[in-house]
Amino acid sequence: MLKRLLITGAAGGLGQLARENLGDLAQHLRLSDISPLQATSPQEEIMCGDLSDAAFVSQLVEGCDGILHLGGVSVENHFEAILSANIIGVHNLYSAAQQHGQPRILFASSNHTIGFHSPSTRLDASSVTRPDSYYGVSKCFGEAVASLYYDKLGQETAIVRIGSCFPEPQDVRMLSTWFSPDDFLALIRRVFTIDTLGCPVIYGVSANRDAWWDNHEIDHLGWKPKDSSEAYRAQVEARATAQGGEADSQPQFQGGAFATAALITKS
Ligand code: NAI
Ligand code: 15L
Repeated sequence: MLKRLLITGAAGGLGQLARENLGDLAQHLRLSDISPLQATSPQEEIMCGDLSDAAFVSQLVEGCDGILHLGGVSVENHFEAILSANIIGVHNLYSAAQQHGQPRILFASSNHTIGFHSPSTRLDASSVTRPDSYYGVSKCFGEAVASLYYDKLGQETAIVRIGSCFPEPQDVRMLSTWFSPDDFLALIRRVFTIDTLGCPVIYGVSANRDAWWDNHEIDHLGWKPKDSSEAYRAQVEARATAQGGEADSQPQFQGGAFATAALITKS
């Protein structure tokens, strides 16, 4: 059991999921976000602040032996909005981890690191990145920092390229990209309990019939997704048809609308 698991982004969708379900993984949960949080049990410690503040992040990481790094800007924006949390913030986190005993990290990367690949292309952990947005670029930066800190310093990280982690797939694209909350929770548990982790790239995706990503390179971790988007196919396709679309229409790019939207520039 971990002594203290830090969860960044604890006020967000996945942060709340983790907070509510991972109490048995650590004696203490240290919850952090830029938004306010309230402790709901003696197990929870609250430390709110901005990931771009290096002194704050150093205090945040001190005393933790695991970090679930979910905090940051989670959708596309102009570069300046992405820069502080997702680039400076990630660097602060790795620098703090180095100061405080190298707690194992799960870095919430994204499918938008590879979003400009076509749905007809099957990807694995060795495929080249093709970010579809400034957001995707920032996640490529985070992956690169994780890799650098592993190769140079031995800092362990699970780089998880999350697909679409929501209670249910919301559209036809998500029949390929859906990552069930239960599968994500099982992966988090595995990452923080396995003896040796290294720095693997893991596609955060359920066992969907039409998945685009192949996780064969992480078989040794002993984690396999159990859920599948097939259970939702009929309702997703019916909704697509009702909205005037085609039930089986694939997006042009794996990243969907992130890839086809115009780049946002600061006005
Ligand atoms: P979310 O947007 O609900 O949560 C992110 C949290 O980070 C928010 O509560 C926000 O207040 C906090 N945050 C933003 N800037 C911050 C800063 N400067 N300092 C401290 N905290 C800050 O996002 P969600 O869906 O919970 O995702 C969690 C992580 O997983 C994100 O890093 C996201 O990029 C990644 N991810 C999520 C996917 C999904 O399907 N939900 C898919 C791919 C990646
Ligand atoms: C992400 O990276 C986002 O954080 C999430 O809100 C979804 O847009 C997800 O990707 C997706 O591609 O469905």
